[in-house]
Amino acid sequence: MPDEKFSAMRQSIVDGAPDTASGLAQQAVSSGIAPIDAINEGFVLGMHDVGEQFARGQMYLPDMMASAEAMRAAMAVLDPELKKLGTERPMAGIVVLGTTKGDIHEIGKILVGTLLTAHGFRVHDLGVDVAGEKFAAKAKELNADIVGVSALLTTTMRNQKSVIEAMELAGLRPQVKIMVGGAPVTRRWADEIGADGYAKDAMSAVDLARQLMAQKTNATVAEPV
Ligand code: HCB
Repeated sequence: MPDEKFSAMRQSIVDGAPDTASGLAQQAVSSGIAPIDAINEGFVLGMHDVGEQFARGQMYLPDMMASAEAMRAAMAVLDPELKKLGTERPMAGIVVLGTTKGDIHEIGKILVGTLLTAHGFRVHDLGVDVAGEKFAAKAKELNADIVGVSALLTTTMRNQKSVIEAMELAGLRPQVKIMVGGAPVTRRWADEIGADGYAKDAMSAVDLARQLMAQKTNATVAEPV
């Protein structure tokens, strides 16, 4: 029963059990459950439970770390399966991804990178705790189309604005689109800081990246010769 499997996946994250999570991910792959369904309907829901329990004081930092470990174990199995899909598609665009300075949350960003890769984007992940200048330097080096900036803390959200400022300072803003995301981030915040778009989850990030690529193409076509 997939429903029971999804509940077990969710619970393995709440329990902070990497071996169980990895085993369930492997079972999902071998039994034909789509990796993206295993993530969205199983494992990610566990991460949300963990966040809620932590906020209510029913879970502590070490528990949250164990849950993150379990999520990474599941992703280690599902990531390659999802990324395989991308090799069969034409190159959709170049994306530089990272989590803002002061912030070490990476699971959501990794998921965004995986789904973008699965949909044909070439993704360079700068990791966590990344300063604006580093985003700008990598975007310039790779001639990136899009920069994706993740922030999970209300205190590090403002560093998304610093990334935009660094891109402006490097003269890259006209040609590089910027999308932002992360649990506390909203569309309103994205508008306020001058980002080109906001995505609430990894699949929306793929849709947004496609829209941003279309905007770039239209702008190039419309430019006078
Ligand atoms: Co962390 N943490 N944490 N944490 N953490 C949160 C984020 C809280 C909301 C928990 C809570 O209080 N309810 C909270 C933040 C409160 C706030 O500021 N509003 C919090 C806190 C307080 C902290 C510490 C300060 C705790 C402490 O030390 N006292 C500390 C901060 C460390 C730091 O960064 N400097 C901390 C540490 C940790 C870890 C290390 C234990 C661990 C991270 C491990 C890791 O990533 N390797 C952790 C975790 C796991 C969480 C929760 C439980 C889950 C985050 C997660 O992975 N979610 C989180 C609770 C929550 O978010 N509800 C909690 C699952 C992913 C799939 O969702 O939102 O990250 P996502 O990403 C989505 C979406 O946002 C979008 O697509 C993704 C995929 O669908 N998206 C983008 C994300 N980035 C995008 C970029 C784009 O361009 C486009 C879309």
